[in-house]
Amino acid sequence: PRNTDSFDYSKYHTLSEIYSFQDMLVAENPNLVSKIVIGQSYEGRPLNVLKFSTGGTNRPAIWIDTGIHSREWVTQASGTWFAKKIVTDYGTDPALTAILNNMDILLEISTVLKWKPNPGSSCVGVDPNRNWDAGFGGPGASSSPCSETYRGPSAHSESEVKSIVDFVKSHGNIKAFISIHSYSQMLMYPYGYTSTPAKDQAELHSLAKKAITDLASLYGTKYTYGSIISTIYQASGGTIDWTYNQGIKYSYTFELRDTGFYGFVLPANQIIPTAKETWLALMAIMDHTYNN
Ligand code: ING
Ligand code: ZN
Repeated sequence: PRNTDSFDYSKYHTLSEIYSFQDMLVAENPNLVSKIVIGQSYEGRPLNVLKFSTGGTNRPAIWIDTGIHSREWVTQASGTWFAKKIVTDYGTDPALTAILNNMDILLEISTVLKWKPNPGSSCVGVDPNRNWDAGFGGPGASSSPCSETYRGPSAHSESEVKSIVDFVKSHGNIKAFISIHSYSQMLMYPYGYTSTPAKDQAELHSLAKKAITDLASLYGTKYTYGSIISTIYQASGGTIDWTYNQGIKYSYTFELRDTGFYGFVLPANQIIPTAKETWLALMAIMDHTYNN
């Protein structure tokens, strides 16, 4: 594709196609979108964040990431669709326009693969959703490099994680942090490493209910919701437990479609419906964040 209008959002794309999508979107919308390189992957590829901003300096921001787990294909594809949706709706959708007139949106469509060798093991890679400094090393993560939930040698040992940690800390004004996975159709809030309720649990729970109700209004897709530990399983070292403990109240994580029939390899004809319904839930969270 030569521009983001002719980009086929209904197909899965290669990493380099997503990189070029990001550059086209910035070139087409120089007053709204910029690209921040927050670090480099283990392989030396840039870690790009699209910043949607109508001005100001260091405005309160909403972070959204997709594709932290590379095999969760529908998440990167949805992230790409969200990016186009934001530039299309700004100036026409009153709710998004109000949000962007006061806040920035930061979108990391992760496009990197993580095959870092593990010293002393023939297995490669670390689970980036077990590597954060929140209950790191506790139950719900593995110390074995051959496990799919290997936590890594130490908290924030992975450059993909450390780059976000450094960015979040130096930004200092992120109000919502939404980390998108697949699959299971769930919307969750902290904690995953402990069953101690988050201090904002009541508010997070009622906002999650509103968000999944909005999501279901489009195609009837049913989500469950609650804390990570009570909804999916105990997991330590997870992304949003760390962001919540950093003071980012609206820390949420999604598990998009489906519930296991296709699992990680969701047919491409479900990309746009998945992205569209998820957008309604994201708007509910972003709107609440803006109004609170
Ligand atoms: N599921 C997540 C995982 O990393 C999760 C569930 C989300 C755990 C947030 C902890 C925190 O196990 C997938 N599909 O990756
Ligand atoms: Zn995942």
